Amino acid sequence: MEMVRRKRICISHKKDVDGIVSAALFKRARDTEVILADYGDIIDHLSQLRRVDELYICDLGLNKSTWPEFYKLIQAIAKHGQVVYTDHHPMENDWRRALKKCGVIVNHSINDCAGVLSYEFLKKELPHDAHLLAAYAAITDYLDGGFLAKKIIQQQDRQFVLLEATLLSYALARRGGDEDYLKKLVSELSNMTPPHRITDVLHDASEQAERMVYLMTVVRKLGSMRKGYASICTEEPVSGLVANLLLGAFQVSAGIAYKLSPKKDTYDISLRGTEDCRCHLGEVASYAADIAGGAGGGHAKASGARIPVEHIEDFLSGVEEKLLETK
Ligand SMILES: [Mn+2]
Repeated sequence: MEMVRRKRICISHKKDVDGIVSAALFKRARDTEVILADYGDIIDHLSQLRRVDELYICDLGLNKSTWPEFYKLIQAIAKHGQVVYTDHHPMENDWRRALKKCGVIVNHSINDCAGVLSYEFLKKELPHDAHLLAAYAAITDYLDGGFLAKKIIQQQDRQFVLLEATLLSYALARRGGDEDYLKKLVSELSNMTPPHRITDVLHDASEQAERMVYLMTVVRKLGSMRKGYASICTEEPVSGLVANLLLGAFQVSAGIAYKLSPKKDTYDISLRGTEDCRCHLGEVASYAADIAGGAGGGHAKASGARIPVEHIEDFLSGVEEKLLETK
């Protein structure tokens, strides 16, 4: 009898090291095809899938607006194939239960990043060096203090993992919009190539470092102070970086950077906070996005939203209201 190759697909988040690392780990361990997706196109990608034997979804959090469609599609896929959902964004219990009920393996925790959860899930099938990849994901996702991540990172040379993780995230910040580049990163990482050896990574990261120096001065000039936080309108591809720079530039505990989308009909917004920020910025983003007719959510110290252009001021006032509430 002829053996038919099983169709194995990994859909992972394209925006950051965590997603790229998760994809690399599943590619390596399960020999998957890789699809890199974002919140805006995850449903499109899922609906285009024809009969899959194994589907691995990584680092793509669910929200109220995507859930119904997501569930419908996953339910159909899970009838014929095995689905594993690996994620660390907040998740409603009902959703977890519903997924499990249709046979999905839910590999979820909010204490560790998707890269670390993927690594733990696949550990026995991965080469020894794969724990380094998990460390890069944890560091760049601010979860190096995570339950599993902490253990992994303590057993490395700290400077080495910090260097490699930063090279990756800076190279991504520089070239993250380039789909071929992302695919190359995934495949090099799945071969356990150290980031500094991947073609162009050193160069792109160094250009990004130069860009950061420039942005630090720009952010001070163009940012503005609001009640309880600082904000800026930016054209940088990675608005999260700019939001981080606001924190230092204005000595505040929360910063918001917003960027016009390519279609110019929405703002893509990043919120970042320091330890001193007492609000859960994921909840702040979700609350303010509701008021402003958009969608938002995320983690306590890092979140995001997408808001119709004409409602940006409503969003910012919503944020202000929430931040002041808990001052
Ligand atoms: Mn992540």
